[in-house]
Amino acid sequence: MNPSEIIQVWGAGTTRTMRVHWLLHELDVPYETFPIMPRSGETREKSYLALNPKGKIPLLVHGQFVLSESLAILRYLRNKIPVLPHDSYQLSDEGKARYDEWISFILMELDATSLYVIRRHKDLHEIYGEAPVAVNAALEYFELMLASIGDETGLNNYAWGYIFSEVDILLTVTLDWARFSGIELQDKFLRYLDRMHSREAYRAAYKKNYG
Ligand SMILES: N[C@@H](CCC(=O)N[C@@H](CS)C(=O)NCC(=O)O)C(=O)O
Repeated sequence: MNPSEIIQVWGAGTTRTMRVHWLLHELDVPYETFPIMPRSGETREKSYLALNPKGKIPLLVHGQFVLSESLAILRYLRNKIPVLPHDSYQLSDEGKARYDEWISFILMELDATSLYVIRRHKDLHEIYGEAPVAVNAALEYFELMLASIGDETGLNNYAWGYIFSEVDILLTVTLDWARFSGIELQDKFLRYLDRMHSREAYRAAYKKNYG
């Protein structure tokens, strides 16, 4: 990689920013961090909005290339710095379809429809409005969705295929978020989390992201 194109990551302190810091530690590349925080005013500053009109974190800057959305950032980095291998299942048509299924499920059903609704209408109710009925429904829905993850999904090992991938990053930080929200998880998820938390890259990224 061209050294003049040092990777810059904007954002810290949330599970969404953790996704990017963790992958960069797994890839073992140096990068620069601008640890701006949500709702601190920093994401609404003119200079930041010029980079990311959404006013959201995380954001990646790589040379002239600017990219928002944590999943897009993970995929870009993984392709650009191809040091994490794929196994043969992950490369198969079925494996690729399973990847899409996992990603849609984690980001739509677990994150956007459930945990983010709880976060917005409970913890951040002063901004987004109090909505206890929606919060309870989101909680129930999260538990229903989590119960649909069967034992055959590979949680005894890695979520997708036989080796570590960004699906593990997304699933782990989402389950971490559920625990921060006070949701009790079944033992199989706790065991999976223990294994993921013991990764050196997770620990280093955690320090960087949460301080
Ligand atoms: N879908 C986006 C969500 C990003 C997002 O909502 N980030 C929140 C923090 S977790 C944020 O930037 N909030 C900015 C603010 O409220 O100031 C992603 O995955 O990157």
